[in-house]
Amino acid sequence: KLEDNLVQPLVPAKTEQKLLYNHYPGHWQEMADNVMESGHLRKIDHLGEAVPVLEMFANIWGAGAKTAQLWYTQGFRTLEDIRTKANLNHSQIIGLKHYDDFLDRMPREEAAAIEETVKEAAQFLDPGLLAMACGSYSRGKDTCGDVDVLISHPDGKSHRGVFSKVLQSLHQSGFLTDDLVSHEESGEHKKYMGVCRLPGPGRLHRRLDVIVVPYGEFACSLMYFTGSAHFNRSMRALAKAHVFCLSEHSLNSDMLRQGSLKVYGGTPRPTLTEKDFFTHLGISFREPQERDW
Ligand code: DCP
Ligand code: MG
Ligand code: MN
Repeated sequence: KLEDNLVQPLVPAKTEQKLLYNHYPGHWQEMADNVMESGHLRKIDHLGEAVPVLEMFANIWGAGAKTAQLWYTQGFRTLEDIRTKANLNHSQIIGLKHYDDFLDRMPREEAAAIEETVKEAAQFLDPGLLAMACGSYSRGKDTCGDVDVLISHPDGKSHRGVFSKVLQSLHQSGFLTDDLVSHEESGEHKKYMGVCRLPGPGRLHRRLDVIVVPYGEFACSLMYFTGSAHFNRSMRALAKAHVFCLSEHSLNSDMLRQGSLKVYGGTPRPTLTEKDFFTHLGISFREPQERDW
């Protein structure tokens, strides 16, 4: 049954697959199955002494499995090795600087305060702007790895120009302390990935993502950023099985494939609310709290 796809983990993330493939070319598939069952690489730690080191390296923000692997083969075994000898790009330098802070998941109350700070900055610019924390926060988790704030404007046009102004104001107030990726663009989507810190003593540096989207793509973006990533993979697989194509922009029908090649991207289906996606895909609606898988 198709809905079973939503319950069963489908595939481990790409980075996990690569890490497995690089380390165990002979039987990576078998290990991928193991990851699918356990949901995490940690379950295979005993199979290689490199894995804890690789995990430690890959926990540096901006370093994926491939980089971790490269550093390992260069003979690095500790974070001190990385700090003093490795060739680091900008985001990895920031990632290493806040290594411990980034591994600490914040209580949801702190995520709420961060959401509020971004919302205030946005609504100071334009009171009509929507700004809401998605991700693990909107899924009701007790702790959040970062805060994912989605911004849009119901009039369909006033989201333009907001991205840089909001970030500028958050930089000026000292709330944003570092940029990881200051501007990633996809169509009319703009995404920022950086670091913030609430005022007051004893505050840690926290990861913040800010995404500005046109209102026509709001429902789709909301669903994408609500996640979880795993749930999104399952939903995309389900969409594909229905000859739909689901992205963070839209849900398209009548997509045409030749083998794995997308020949025609399809027609965008009107999706005004999250509920429309579930309807189009023929499954019952799930509240954000029920979207961990
Ligand atoms: N997302 C996705 N695929 C990815 C990364 C992200 O579909 N590879 C989507 C789903 C996520 C959302 O973006 O829920 C936000 O990404 P995060 O990495 O911030 O993940 P979460 O907010 O779910 O968890 P965390 O508490 O670790 O931040
Ligand atoms: Mg998040
Ligand atoms: Mn995020």
